[in-house]
Amino acid sequence: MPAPVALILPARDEEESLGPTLAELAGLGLAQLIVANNGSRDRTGEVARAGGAQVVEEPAGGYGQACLAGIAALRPEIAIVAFMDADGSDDPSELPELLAPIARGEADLVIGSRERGGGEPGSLAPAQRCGNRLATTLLRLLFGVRCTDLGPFRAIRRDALDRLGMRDRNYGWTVEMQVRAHQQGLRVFEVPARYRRRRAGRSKVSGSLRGSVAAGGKILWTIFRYRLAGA
Ligand SMILES: Nc1nc2c(ncn2[C@@H]2O[C@H](COP(=O)(O)OP(=O)(O)OP(=O)(O)O)[C@@H](O)[C@H]2O)c(=O)[nH]1
Ligand SMILES: [Mg+2]
Repeated sequence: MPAPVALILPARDEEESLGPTLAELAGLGLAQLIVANNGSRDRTGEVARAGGAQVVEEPAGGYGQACLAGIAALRPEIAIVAFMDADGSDDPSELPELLAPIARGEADLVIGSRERGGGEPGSLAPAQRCGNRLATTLLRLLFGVRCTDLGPFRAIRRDALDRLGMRDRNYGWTVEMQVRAHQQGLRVFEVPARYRRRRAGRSKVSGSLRGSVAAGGKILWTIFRYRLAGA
């Protein structure tokens, strides 16, 4: 593991999935393991602490909000920051492959592509797949960005992350990172990532119509907003 790496897991009501996910992460040599506990009403915080993670409490909801809270808690020596969902969908054993292009000095941002990796059946809902295709096509047509996914499993150099100035507080987080990375000329890589079904617990996004529409709408709005701003 290229040192020192921090991993941030945004988590909202993930008490069932988080323990096994943290157990899978043990032994990977992470310098800092942060669970951004996003207003959970279950035992997510206790499970995180028991699993050896540093818990950052963020009462305000929103995926991006949780990521920002995690970033604010990074120790100064951290050189690479990785993000992974807390529901067991991303495979921790793939973390070394995600980090490798950065460790080799070839990339600034690496995104685990669920399209390239193929996933467990049902791990990506049809609406999620269509939304992803639409969003990545728009990124290509409007910005010339070539990518196949907006997946949450990603790693970025700390200095690049600091310069990006991430602001989105919910579902626009991942696409904002990709657009800003393009604007700033970062070297962006994709690696295949196997995606799994969430281990347990309730889906907050893709499992419901409301969540899917909210996420899809915010992602598209973010793309158009950046385009209109003359990116
Ligand atoms: N939606 C949402 N997710 C959050 C929030 N804060 C943290 N998260 C975490 O972000 C990750 C993604 O949310 P999920 O509910 O898994 O969304 P999804 O992957 O589209 O849907 P699933 O099919 O359930 O896996 C999980 O680890 C959540 O616990 C929040 O405010 N809203
Ligand atoms: Mg999930």
